[in-house]
Amino acid sequence: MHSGVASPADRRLSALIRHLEGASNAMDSDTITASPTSGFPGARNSVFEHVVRAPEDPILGVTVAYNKDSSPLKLNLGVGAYRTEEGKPLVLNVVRRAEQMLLNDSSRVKEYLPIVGLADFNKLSAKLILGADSPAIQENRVTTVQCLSGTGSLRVGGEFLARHYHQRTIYIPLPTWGNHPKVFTIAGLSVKTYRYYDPVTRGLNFQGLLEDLGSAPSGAIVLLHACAHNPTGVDPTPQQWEQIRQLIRSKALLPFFDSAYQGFASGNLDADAHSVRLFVADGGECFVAQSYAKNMGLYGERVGALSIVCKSADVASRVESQLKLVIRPMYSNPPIHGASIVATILKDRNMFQEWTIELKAMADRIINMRQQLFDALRSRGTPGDWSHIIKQIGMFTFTGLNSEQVAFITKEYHIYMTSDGRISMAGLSSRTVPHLADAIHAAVTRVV
Ligand code: PLA
Repeated sequence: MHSGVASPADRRLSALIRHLEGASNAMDSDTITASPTSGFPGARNSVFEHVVRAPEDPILGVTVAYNKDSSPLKLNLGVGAYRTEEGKPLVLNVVRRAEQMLLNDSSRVKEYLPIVGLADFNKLSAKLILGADSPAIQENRVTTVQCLSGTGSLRVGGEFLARHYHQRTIYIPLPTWGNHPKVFTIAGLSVKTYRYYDPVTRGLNFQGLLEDLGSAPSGAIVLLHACAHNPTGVDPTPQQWEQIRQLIRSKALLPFFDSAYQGFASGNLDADAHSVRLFVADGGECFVAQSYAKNMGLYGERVGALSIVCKSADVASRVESQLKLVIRPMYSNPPIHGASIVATILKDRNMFQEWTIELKAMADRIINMRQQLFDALRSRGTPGDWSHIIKQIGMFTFTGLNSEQVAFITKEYHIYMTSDGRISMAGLSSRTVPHLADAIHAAVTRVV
């Protein structure tokens, strides 16, 4: 922790941990004290009478509120889900083509996959993130298991670490994706934060990051966003990544990459894997959680992979044997459809090529939305420096709007976003930019 005084975010984190622990204690004590008649049919009260209503999820709850709004002007910039210029969800052509091929192949059956998932998918996923020529892959030092998208990969990796690693503390950036602390706490790890974002410069707090990781206990796990940091859109430069690598290796910290946006930040799959490959190139160990939700548009198919890069092939194969013991009682084995789509595309040169073109088009549209929003605010003379909109990268802009301004925008303009002021640029279109710019202009001039 970077200071003796707990920050509001650290306090929130402690509250979450207490909440999670409290929930399981409450369950235990109720099991003991429930009245013997309370479960009988016809008993007056439900055996769940004590259950308190939980709040909506801070990100997915935005969609719940959006769905209830009947205004024709409504716009959902909450969850990070790609939309076309027409505001519609997109299924990539190459994905449709792969699905048609799978459908036409009558030899395909619906048998269970192995616990670790589809073998082709796992091999190709490791190659995609680590690079086709990665020595770690050639030396068989990487174990890859198919998981339920990025979230499931983080969860399985977290639980493996809680069971088999000597350090239970994971450092996550401040701020980070809201689900990170919950996933890792439930997996059995203890969550701490390291400074990442500087609200004054709206850039990286590099000094703070180095200090906090520098004072982390040796061996601690460090969660890093591979690219397109969520929610800030702020990434370290290649030089800063190299300094982070040196610090992490010199202190024997264990890097755990969350790669949810490969190809979405720059439009280039290799460029967006730079940070991960830098760490693998030094021969050290690391974890990588991959998601195909955004870059292949497979959100609801829940396709992802966890790769663990080990020192030797022997360690990797023992690690894999233990990953199976984590997965089997959790969900037994992963679903077959989405992973088959990914494998079909990744193993065919033409389809792969087609995918990269469609991916680049999505990334370019997002970059274009940044420019349009920036120009629209400038032309309205909206007070403030909005250059961070074009400097930040990936799916989100961290606008700097406060929670009152966000509430105002939602109430008056029917535009939905998370209360931290994050907007999904992928949800915007040329048609809706002026409406958002009007809303932001009104918020910053009328709500302080
Ligand atoms: N890691 C990061 C950094 C993410 O932003 C997300 C998704 C995930 C992992 C998990 O994605 P997956 O399980 O669907 O592969 N974040 C979204 C959606 C896009 C969400 O919150 O679930 C977001 O709006 O932040």
